Amino acid sequence: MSIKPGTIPPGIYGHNRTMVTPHYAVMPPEGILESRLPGFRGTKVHFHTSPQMGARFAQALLVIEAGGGTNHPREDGLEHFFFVVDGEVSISAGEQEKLLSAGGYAFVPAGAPLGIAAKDATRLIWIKRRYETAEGMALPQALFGHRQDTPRVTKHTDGRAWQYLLGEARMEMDMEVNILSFAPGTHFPFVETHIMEHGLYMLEGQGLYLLGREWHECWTGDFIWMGPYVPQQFYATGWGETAYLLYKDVNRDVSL
Ligand code: UGY
Ligand code: MN
Repeated sequence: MSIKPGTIPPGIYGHNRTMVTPHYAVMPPEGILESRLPGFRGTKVHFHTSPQMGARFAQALLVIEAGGGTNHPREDGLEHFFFVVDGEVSISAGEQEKLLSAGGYAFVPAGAPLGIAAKDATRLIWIKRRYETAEGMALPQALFGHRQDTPRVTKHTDGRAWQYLLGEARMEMDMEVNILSFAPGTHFPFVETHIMEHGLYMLEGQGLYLLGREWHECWTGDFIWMGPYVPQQFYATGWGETAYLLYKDVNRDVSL
């Protein structure tokens, strides 16, 4: 059978790896439609999670053309984290501005005017949430860094490393963003079940993710939302190191 150029050949259209449940979601990139937002130039926003899904934060992949971006003099109480997947972009937090390339990241605290200016076609992970103040705690400051310059800490078992991009147990912060890396065949020492929620972006490699009672195959470019108390385990497969970027809400009491 010859297929006319421009037409879609026969095949399976009704199946993919997407899974959205009230407690977690697996979101492969294919099929996530783009949003356009007021105030953003030349930017497609692929929302991965949001309160509409059940999350208490939002995460998206921004696909920005060279020359695109935004400027927000913000008073909205939201804090932002950006991680450069590829490209080159300048990010500003108030008076501070940094040019970032792949692996670079920026934290823009609540109240600081935010600027994004892509120098080249850029893909950025964007995490935002409402900052939760803590009594007696100074507001967090803007922070810029690069994956390569962040120390790798090995914990619990060989073959797994943590990089704390915003630091660990810093009480002025209400979130952590970490890179977790796994040698092939490694996994957590136990199934985790915790109050914190996660937004996970697979940076490289592949593996099997246990979410609740189900195993899900995932690889580079996938997003996973894990709501509070979702039992979770990761088993790295493939031949090289697997790494993911992981948002986690931390350092705050429950509200009753
Ligand atoms: O720190 C964490 O909660 C991490 N180990 N969880 C995860 O990777 N799913
Ligand atoms: Mn976890």
